[in-house]
Amino acid sequence: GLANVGVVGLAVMGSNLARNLARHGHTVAVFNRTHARTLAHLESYAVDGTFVGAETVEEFVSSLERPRRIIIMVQAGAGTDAVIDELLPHLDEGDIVVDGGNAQFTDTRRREARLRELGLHFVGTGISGGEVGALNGPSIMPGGSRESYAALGPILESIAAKVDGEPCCAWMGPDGAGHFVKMVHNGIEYADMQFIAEAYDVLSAAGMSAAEVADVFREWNTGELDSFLVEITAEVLDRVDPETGRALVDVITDAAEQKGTGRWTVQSGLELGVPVSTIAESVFARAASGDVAIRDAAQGVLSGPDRALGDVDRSALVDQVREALWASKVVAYAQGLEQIRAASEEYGWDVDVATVARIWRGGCIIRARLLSQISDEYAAGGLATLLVAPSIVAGMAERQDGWRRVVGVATSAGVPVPGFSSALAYYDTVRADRLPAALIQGLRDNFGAHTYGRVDRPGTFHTPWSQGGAEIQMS
Ligand code: NBP
Repeated sequence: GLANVGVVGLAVMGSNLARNLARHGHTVAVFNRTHARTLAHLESYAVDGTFVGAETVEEFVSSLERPRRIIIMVQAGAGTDAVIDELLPHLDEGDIVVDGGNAQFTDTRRREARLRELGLHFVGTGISGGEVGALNGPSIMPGGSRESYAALGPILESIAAKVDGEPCCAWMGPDGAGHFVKMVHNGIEYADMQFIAEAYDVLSAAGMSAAEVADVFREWNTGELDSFLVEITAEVLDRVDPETGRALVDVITDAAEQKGTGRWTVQSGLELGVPVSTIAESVFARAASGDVAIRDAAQGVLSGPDRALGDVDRSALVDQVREALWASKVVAYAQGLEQIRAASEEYGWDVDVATVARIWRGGCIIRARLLSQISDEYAAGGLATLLVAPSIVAGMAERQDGWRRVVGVATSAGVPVPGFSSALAYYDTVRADRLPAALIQGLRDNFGAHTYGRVDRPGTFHTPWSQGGAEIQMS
């Protein structure tokens, strides 16, 4: 019989997604540019269900029932365009082409517009959870025509992670909305990991071994910080290098790499004018860690404290670091979700932020207990920022002393905490009665006659600073 869904690209993600589909009773057409990969898939995974292998694109397309539902899982960028070009001549009106790769949302907008003109649906979907998620239930963030979701949604929902029986998959909005949400997911992931790394660094500076910090993370994972990343942090910190007998983390090169989704998030934040400062700090912290030339030049040359936290009460510090981690994480979510809201307005997507938080509760890399609370708060409606949600206000009030102490103690000891301190600076910025931005406006008016507003009456004003003249009302 005909397949009801197809997968193009059978590297680790595509192959696992195809297996997940087959395990859920779908008949899955599979195709890969290099046929050997298709054969290897068919040979290894017949146990998972029914696959229909194809050697050519024509064969693949004709093995699918209509409207065809084709999920592309190839290298993002040129690979995706190449596959689309090959598929197009063989498709019929109403067919649905899904890109499950990590595409730039701007590329998705371009591809969606192109396929829409041809009477086809193009769905750019974020898929998070890595290879394990693809196989056992990822979080899925599809964007595209609402109409196409009726034909595609049930299939995606069947293979998505489930939390409280609800699938971690929902229609995000038109054209690039799904890939935008996935991009911000990854940006928040950068921030989450940076905070975790800083927590580990501060506890290390207090004299704790990697194994001791692993115990702390394991304990944290049973409470308010319960999350996938905290769970695997314990796993990574616990691992001993068989060669040297040292903690593996102590022999791993301390230069963090990146593939680009964090950078995209920050670029988009700059364009939208949304301060995603915690995400930016995290991207920059990775770049700084990898700048060998500058680090080599500065080590042993720049003076400062030696990172020793001295005589601290360890159990109190552990609690404070937990508070710093929770509070900073909330700020990163607030910033990322605000970016999604702003993009939704800019591009006319009408994304429901509560739904975004809901489908991030399971399957994805940033899944965390905290997301249920965040989703509930957005669902209640009317939030200018997550930070003013009632339960968050209370949570921040409780934890900020510990958060401030961690930033203070770390800074005094010369332990860099760009994530924690950037999050705290944002928190203090938005809650301030008055900001020194007034001085910036004064300076701008002084050197560039850029004008300023006044707190006591409406209008635009300029002071002729160098001429010593009186203030002029410009409008
Ligand atoms: P890769 O990103 O490593 O891509 C390999 C696949 O792309 C192979 O099937 C390869 O075919 C195919 N391909 C390439 Br490369 N160029 C092609 C072209 N011009 N025409 C047709 N096929 C082409 O695979 P992956 O790691 O499985 O990731 C797939 C997608 O999922 C990516 O967009 C990735 O960003 C995204 N993603 C990955 C993860 C993860 O954890 N790895 C998580 C979430 C999303 P070949 O066999 O003939 O070379």
